[in-house]
Amino acid sequence: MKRTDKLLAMLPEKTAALLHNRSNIFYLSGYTGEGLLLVGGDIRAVITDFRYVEAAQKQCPGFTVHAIRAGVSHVQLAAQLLRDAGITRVAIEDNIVTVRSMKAIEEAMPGVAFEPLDFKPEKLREIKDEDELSRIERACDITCQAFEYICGFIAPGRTEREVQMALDYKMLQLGAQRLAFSTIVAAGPNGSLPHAVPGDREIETGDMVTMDFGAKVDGYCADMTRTVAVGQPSDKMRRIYDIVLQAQETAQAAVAPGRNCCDIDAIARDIISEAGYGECFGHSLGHGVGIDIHEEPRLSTRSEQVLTTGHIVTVEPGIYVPGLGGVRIENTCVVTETGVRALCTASKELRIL
Ligand SMILES: [Mn+2]
Repeated sequence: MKRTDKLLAMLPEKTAALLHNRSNIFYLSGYTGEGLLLVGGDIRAVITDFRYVEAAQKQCPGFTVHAIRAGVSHVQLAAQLLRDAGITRVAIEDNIVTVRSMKAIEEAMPGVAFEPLDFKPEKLREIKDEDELSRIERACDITCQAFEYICGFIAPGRTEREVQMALDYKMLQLGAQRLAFSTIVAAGPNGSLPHAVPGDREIETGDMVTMDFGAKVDGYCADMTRTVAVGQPSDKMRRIYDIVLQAQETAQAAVAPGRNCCDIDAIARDIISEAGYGECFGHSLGHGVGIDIHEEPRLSTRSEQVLTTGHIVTVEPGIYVPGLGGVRIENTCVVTETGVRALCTASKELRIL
């Protein structure tokens, strides 16, 4: 079943969906430009402007492409298509359409009843098909290759930003379409910041360096974190590394269809707490990955969602100690029929560079 048909099957009869979110639009149609997507009845329409008409026609066979013109806005074009098709119910992405946009939609579509789309496209996006899995696998492969490269680049005297730039350049050189998100490189005490912004700090002998990065390939993201040591780390940091590694490996091994997200989170959290660092692991264990870097399901204390074959999630415990540093180890993993397979294949054993 086509993705648009699946979405429409989740809506009441004779209801169209008007999509603004670019990730949802890409998922449903393959279109990557700006504009709106309207689906419902026999309507499969990309509503865009002159800049994207040719690209939309190439990317979206099976869709008609409509360009705005002077005096006719995107939503007025959508309204016309709905009128022609006799559709009077429209679902809207209630999580992202602004009050201002909604007012314009209501003005353009008198007599239309609106309802919240309520994350239905995002729900479909949770379970990845073979094609999506292969894109994420390629993104993870590039990410892992870039990691191998950067291990030979990191040295005392290099700055965090130099490492970031070298990683980013390598991922692009290896075929990444772009980066999945802004690369994090945190050396020494900066490692206590889970989302550190790479700066001009020079790496010193004895530092641990945490790198969180990922390639994007054919619209799909990879997400990986590795922490390496430059020279021999302190006993304390070495112990922290071993705790995080144990938490990562134990939690990852527990990922399987039928497991509750919060239970997987608890496995890692208990190991870190029992080692005395419970207060130093303040974020969730992981998240879904796909077109967006953060998707459902969440491996968090609050999520009782059940994992299913085709979910792709990260497993990324960390310990962050202000003034000392931090360690995070993260794999992107796919939930298989029987268990789990890590898509990030780079070794997690501590590398001492
Ligand atoms: Mn992540």
